[in-house]
Amino acid sequence: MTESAQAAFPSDSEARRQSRRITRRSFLTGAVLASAGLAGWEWLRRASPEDGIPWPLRRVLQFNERLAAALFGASRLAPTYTPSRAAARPRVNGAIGLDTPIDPGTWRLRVEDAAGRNTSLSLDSITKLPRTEMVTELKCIEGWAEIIHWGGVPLRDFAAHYRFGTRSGDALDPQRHPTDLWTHIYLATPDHDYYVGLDIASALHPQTLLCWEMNGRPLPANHGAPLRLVIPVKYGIKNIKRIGIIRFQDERPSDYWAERGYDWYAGL
Ligand SMILES: Nc1nc2c(c(=O)[nH]1)N[C@H]1C(S)=C(S)[C@@H](COP(=O)(O)O)O[C@H]1N2
Ligand SMILES: [Mo]
Repeated sequence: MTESAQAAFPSDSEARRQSRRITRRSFLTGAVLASAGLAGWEWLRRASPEDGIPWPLRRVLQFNERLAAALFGASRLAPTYTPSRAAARPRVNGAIGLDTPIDPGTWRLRVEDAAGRNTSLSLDSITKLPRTEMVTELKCIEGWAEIIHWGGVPLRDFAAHYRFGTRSGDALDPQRHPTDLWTHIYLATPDHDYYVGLDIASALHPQTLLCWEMNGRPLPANHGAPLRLVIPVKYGIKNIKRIGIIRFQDERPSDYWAERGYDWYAGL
């Protein structure tokens, strides 16, 4: 297993919990189909196929795939592009939590965990961390996508640097201590109007970035200045703009669009 693969390893208890959930789900699917009998089979057969597989089965497969990816470190990388492919004027979508003007000079990022550790960071201190560039596609659940050139710091490096992400307060080392990781993170705008929940494997994915640059310039306000999340393994809805708080916890966090009927994982 590669290092990044290991990083995606969930805690033992989380893995057990997930496999229990899957077993229960597969059982339920089977039971429902058995009792529905021929009518059920007909319904399943006619359900519009994605990739030639009826969608109810597709859902189950996708779920199993996700667990496999987390457990066996497939931790797949999203495709990357040359910077020349980046959209000249990237589209803006969604302004929840961006109502009031914000001063990047006085803005602070609050970072905390369920054990009560917390800190407050200025943009200056965050942008001093080793910078990464990445050219990836932002995919909106509404059906459009755009290639964008991002600059920022991987969330895993950020967490390691500030010693967040672990229960012990030790520097992040998922390879040696997977059970020391909190299982989820919650991110919200400063006014808490927009908020996103992520499983820790996705949060610590090598392509999950805290960004302050877009196409070689400071991030514009409507794209989430001073700091936004870019997570190309998830749909646009998880790419929260204008982060005010990041919280590490075990409880599955609430999520703005999940509360409105979208898949909580919103994975690609
Ligand atoms: N704070 C905040 N972040 C947000 C949204 C929002 O409404 N508010 N919309 C999301 C959605 S649905 C998408 S597709 C992307 C779009 O990012 P962009 O405006 O930089 O293209 O931002 C995401 N992040
Ligand atoms: Mo979106």
